[in-house]
Amino acid sequence: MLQALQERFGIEGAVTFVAGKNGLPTMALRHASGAGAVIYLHGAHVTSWTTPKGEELFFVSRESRFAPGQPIRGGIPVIFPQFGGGELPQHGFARISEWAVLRTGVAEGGEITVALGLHENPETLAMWPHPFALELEARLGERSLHLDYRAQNTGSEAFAFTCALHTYFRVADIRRTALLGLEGVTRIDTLRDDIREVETRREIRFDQETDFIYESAPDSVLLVDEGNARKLRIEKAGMPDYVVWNPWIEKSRRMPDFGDDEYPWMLCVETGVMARPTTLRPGEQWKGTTTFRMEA
Ligand code: TA6
Repeated sequence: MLQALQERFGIEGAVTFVAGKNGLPTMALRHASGAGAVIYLHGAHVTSWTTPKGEELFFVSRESRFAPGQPIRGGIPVIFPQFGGGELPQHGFARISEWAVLRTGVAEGGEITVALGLHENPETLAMWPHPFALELEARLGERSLHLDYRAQNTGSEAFAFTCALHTYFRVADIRRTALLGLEGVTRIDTLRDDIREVETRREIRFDQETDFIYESAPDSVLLVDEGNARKLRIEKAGMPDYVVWNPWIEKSRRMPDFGDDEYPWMLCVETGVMARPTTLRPGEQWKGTTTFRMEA
């Protein structure tokens, strides 16, 4: 399979198909600057984004599973058609499905671009009776990773969905990490019966389990990783909400695919349609974009 993918979609020095954990097929992206990314076809899951110097910017748990039907704990889980719990498996089926490679290329500016697709199959139809087409396109630059996320209703009936790019950032120490740009935004506290409050902090810092949905939020926030002297700009479009999550001590212990000691080294800043569903009529397409950019 890897050889066939390499022959059809491989690009010398830019896109290489290699076996990942447990032999799952992955694409290794390499930018001319030395920046890199790794994407599993399983869940169209970006598990690594590295700087030109090879520093890893994403968190993946050492306990993560890499197995059919199981989500990968870290990187960018692709969430569709349900964010969180509900009638479908937690966070929906897109992140545990096998996606297909649609195209690869090198853009004029040298960005490495790859696109993966997923559409309905007997398993998804058994859970959720709607034909759909998902596409995730990743563009790797010297200091940025850009994601275009599209969902189309290819059926004959309208459907409602929620979705997210559930990104796990690696940080040196959560206690020396801040998130800026959400002051004045309404936040839903999923740990306290979904009460709504206005965020009053200019700098959000972390000293306990945190699980907030920031609804209809500005399209740009800044993640400050003081321990690594690093700043990451997170920009979005077409995606109204963020989720900010750290499991802290007790929840970490309850997650079998997450090390008890790992919470200090990660923060999820997720982008998507999470606070309330959006509806696609037959033939309609939704598009959201997220861009991560190294500022320092
Ligand atoms: O995005 C926050 C959240 O919904 C948390 O409540 C927590 O459940 C996290 O996602 C991880 O969910 P998962 O199904 O990947 O364990």
